[in-house]
Amino acid sequence: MIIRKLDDMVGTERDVAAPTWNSRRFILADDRVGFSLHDTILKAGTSTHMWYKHHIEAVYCIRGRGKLEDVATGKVHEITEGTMYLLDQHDEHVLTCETDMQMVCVFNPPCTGQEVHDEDGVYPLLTVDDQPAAAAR
Ligand code: 9YT
Repeated sequence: MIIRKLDDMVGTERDVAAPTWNSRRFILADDRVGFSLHDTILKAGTSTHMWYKHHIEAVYCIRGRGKLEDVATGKVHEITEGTMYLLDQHDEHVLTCETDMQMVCVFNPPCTGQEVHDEDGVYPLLTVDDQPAAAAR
């Protein structure tokens, strides 16, 4: 069993900052459980273009309000506390935050923690090598 607390991750390498968001990674690829779990704060007044071509992502909004554009269709969805969206088609999307938004994100395959969005909002597909799971080290 693994127990991790948000407060313990702040300021560590599990706390990753980008211009429009901050993501605290509870579970990463080196835990070897098949997914990663992130607590992400997206900043009020920002728009983030994302396109996870190599990952499936589920996002559950637990705080805040914003709009999610499906780039392929132009359809815009209201996202508020209690809304989940699943990018099951590797959907290209733009999230615009009216307030700060707190999201719980699950990625499959799991993120390693080293991914950086490229100019298209894509994360590269990174994997961990054959070393033992983080919990066993
Ligand atoms: C909601 C969302 O996808 N934000 C971008 C950050 C990403 N989820 C991450 O790496 O945690």
